Amino acid sequence: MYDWLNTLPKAELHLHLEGTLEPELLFRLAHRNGVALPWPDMDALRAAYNYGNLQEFLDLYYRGADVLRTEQDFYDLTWDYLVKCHEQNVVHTEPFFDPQTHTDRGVPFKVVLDGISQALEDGRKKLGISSGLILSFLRHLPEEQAMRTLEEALPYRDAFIAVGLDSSEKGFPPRLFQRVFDRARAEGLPAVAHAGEEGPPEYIWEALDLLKVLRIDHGVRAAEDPRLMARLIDEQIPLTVCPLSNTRLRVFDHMSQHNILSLLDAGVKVTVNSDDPAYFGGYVTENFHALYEHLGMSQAQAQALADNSMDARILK
Ligand code: ES4
Ligand code: ZN
Repeated sequence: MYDWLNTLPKAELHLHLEGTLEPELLFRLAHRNGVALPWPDMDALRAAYNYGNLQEFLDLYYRGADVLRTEQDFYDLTWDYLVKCHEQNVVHTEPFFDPQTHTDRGVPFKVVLDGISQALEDGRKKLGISSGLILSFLRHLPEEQAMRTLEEALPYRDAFIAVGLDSSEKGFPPRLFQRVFDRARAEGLPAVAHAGEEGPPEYIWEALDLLKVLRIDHGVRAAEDPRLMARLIDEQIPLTVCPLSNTRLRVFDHMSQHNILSLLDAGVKVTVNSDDPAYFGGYVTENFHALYEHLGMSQAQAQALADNSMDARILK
């Protein structure tokens, strides 16, 4: 089954480039850039991957991202991910990057963007992988800072296909970012947002009604609200679900309790994605395989999930 799932052509629609930073590359870049790390070796780093919720994970993820300094670093990070896509027959990807994670440390926006964009271009030419980059705002920081990031990005408008919203969810509802999403839409940029991962169904309603998103990232807590479920099914709004992320961050205690196949069978347009594969123990194929192992996913269900991922692309 692993090989069959691996061969299935698929798109990845929920992937943080900073979350593809494997321990090997993290240590190599720390050495290359002379960055001191709080972990003596890779085993110590892996031992720190014992988070019990989203915030504990994010603290480590932002710490890890500190080794990314130069255009070459961002190129290497993105290229390694694209090679993985190639190995797993991910033929299209719409990755996120978080500019504020880097500009707040003094790394210029253009350094980040140029490294990523060059790797995506090489991925198209050398690996045949189509892609479109999503600029994601950090919701734990004030809206004015998101707005400043958007202004900084607009000279490179054509480098993006959409804007997104991520980081700590609870206490940071989508309504706080309505003005920056209005501005992005006025510039012709569509939107997606993380909602209903740890946060309540109300955050999914706000993302749809106030931020006008085309897709919901995660969204698994929609199952708690029957009216919302009816809307997602009626309007065929895609959810970009990340099974290994959800179990590692305790959104579900065990994969056997994950609701993705119930959502699929109810008629919701769900897709399978890896979120932060270097931190959550697997890329897209491993996420599909976990559904086979623990939920008895059939080949027909896997095909439907892969077909949904191709349908739910922003870049067609
Ligand atoms: C994230 Cl799993 C998750 N949730 C919210 N924001 C994120 N950024 C990177 N991974
Ligand atoms: Zn995510």
